[in-house]
Amino acid sequence: MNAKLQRWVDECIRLTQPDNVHWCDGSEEEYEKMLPEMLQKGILTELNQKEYPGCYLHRTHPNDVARVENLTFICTSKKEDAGPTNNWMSPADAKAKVGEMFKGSMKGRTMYVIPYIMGPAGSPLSKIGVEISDSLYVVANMRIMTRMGQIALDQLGEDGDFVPGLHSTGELDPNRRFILHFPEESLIWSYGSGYGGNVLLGKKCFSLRIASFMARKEGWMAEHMLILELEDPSGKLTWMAAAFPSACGKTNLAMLVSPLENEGYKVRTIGDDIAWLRIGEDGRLWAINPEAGFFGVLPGTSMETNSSALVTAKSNSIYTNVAVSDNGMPWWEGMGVEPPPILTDWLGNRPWNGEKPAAHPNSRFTAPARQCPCISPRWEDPMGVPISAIIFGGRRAKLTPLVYQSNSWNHGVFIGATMASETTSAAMGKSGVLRRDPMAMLPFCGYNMGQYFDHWIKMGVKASNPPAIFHVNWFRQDKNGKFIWPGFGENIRPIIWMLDRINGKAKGRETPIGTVPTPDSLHMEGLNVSNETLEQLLSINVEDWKAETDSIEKHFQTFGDDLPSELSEELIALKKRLG
Ligand code: GTP
Ligand code: SPV
Ligand code: MN
Repeated sequence: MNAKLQRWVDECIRLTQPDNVHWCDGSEEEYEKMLPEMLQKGILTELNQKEYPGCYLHRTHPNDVARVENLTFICTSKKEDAGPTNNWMSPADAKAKVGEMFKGSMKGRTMYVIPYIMGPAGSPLSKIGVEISDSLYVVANMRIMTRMGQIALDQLGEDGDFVPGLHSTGELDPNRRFILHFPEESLIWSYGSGYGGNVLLGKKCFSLRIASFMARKEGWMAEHMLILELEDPSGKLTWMAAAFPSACGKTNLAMLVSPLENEGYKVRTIGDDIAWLRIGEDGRLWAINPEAGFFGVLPGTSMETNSSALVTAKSNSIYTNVAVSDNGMPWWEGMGVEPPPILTDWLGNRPWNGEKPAAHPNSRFTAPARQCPCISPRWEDPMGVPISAIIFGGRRAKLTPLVYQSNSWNHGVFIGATMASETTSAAMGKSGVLRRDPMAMLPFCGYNMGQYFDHWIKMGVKASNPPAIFHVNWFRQDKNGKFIWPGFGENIRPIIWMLDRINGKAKGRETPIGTVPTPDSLHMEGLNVSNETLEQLLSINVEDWKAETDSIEKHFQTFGDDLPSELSEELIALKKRLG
């Protein structure tokens, strides 16, 4: 028995006073026993078992449907260490305030001790976490999202270390809801929510917020990135990682079904949300996907847009906050099929009256990665895969072109540090508001973001063979608010351009913001996009970019002295190029 683990579990028992304590072993038998209890308590309801074997529906509390950025805190001893972009509380204040809430919070409930591994079992790059929760929904999801149970205890051993995370569902009162991180002691506390990103503590809390803090100290990176594997006609494999903000297309790009497969271009998935990157002996960045499952957005997901996601989630999956037909078929907006005549919406209203979306815009599936039809055979490689390109991107109706390449690593870091995107329903608050979301890490960086930029700069110096850096935008709109780029599978075309750039084969036009494809350098055969639209997709409006630099300047000012000089120099150089 691991002494630290025993001590911490005892401490949590004293604090929360559960009626029972269950140590999860992650076995099939354990799950078989938990299922009837979850069904009986209404935590899960059965979906149509013929069409969706092993699949269940879960409805969260209507006030608890997304991450809560305003209730998420980085609790470092010094406020400066959390930086200007994070909410901060002192560790003492946080523990006093929320410790009061945890006191006796598991009375009448069972405490589940959930050991888990982030990263392939046995990999020197993987890390162990233990979540304590009073939610069976958490147990069921952690079982899909991580390598959970005895396998983690075995890897932990008697004196291994782990990241503890305490979660209690509490009263689901938004005024008593807190997601707290204590990076200095690698500890997570989550109270008062039952929603994925707030309570599956291995995901954003550990693998990004706590891990990014560790990574800076130890010289690696924890990023909000998908990892994809691209096979070219010669059979050569290239791996790329992409950071897009929440609900901006990572799962979709990672599972892209290539319309050019007959020409030999094929995409496989390594990961869809999180990448841990280290410098290999060859001076390249090597990435692992710490997760074992996908917690993916459903609205907009159809056989047309992302068949791989739907196939992955066809069995052994949990559907959260979708609508359901009387015969147990899940339904959501953008599923690509007509809704059945009678539908129960995500709130449980039957029949759905069609006034509001039937599925919550942030409804999601939790599905095992190994079920993905395009999962790469290398997705659990203990050393990961070498990354040749890093891609930044976001939702921007205007300004940023379909794809462009940075001039250098530092220029690429500048592009990441200044990227902006329209907000989505993945977090509580207004959707569609343009905001800076550096490296798609605004909600997930566990320390001062100015110092995070500096860490990026330094990684480029330490890595003798760093990846090329690109920026993409699938979300450019016309005057009527229609997307002008077809997106989804067709995103293979800018991906091929990036591959060719890495290999020194594709032409580009040098512009003030970086290198943009020449229209003839993009593989556009078989695609119904007019020359005029393509021109618009690749255009750079100098006046608009000048206004953008003013806005970037204000953005940079928020970081004060923590902004690396390399980035202020990049801004000066960009202004100069814009004239
Ligand atoms: P998180 O899991 O929140 O981190 O999100 P994600 O980045 O994995 O986003 P995801 O791939 O789930 O996409 C979110 C939404 O964007 C879905 O509704 C998709 O259908 C839509 N989407 C993804 N790719 C494209 C694209 O190329 N074009 C358009 N128009 N929409 C897209
Ligand atoms: C995101 O919001 O970026 C997600 C979903 O991937 S959650 O796990 O809720 O954070
Ligand atoms: Mn995400």
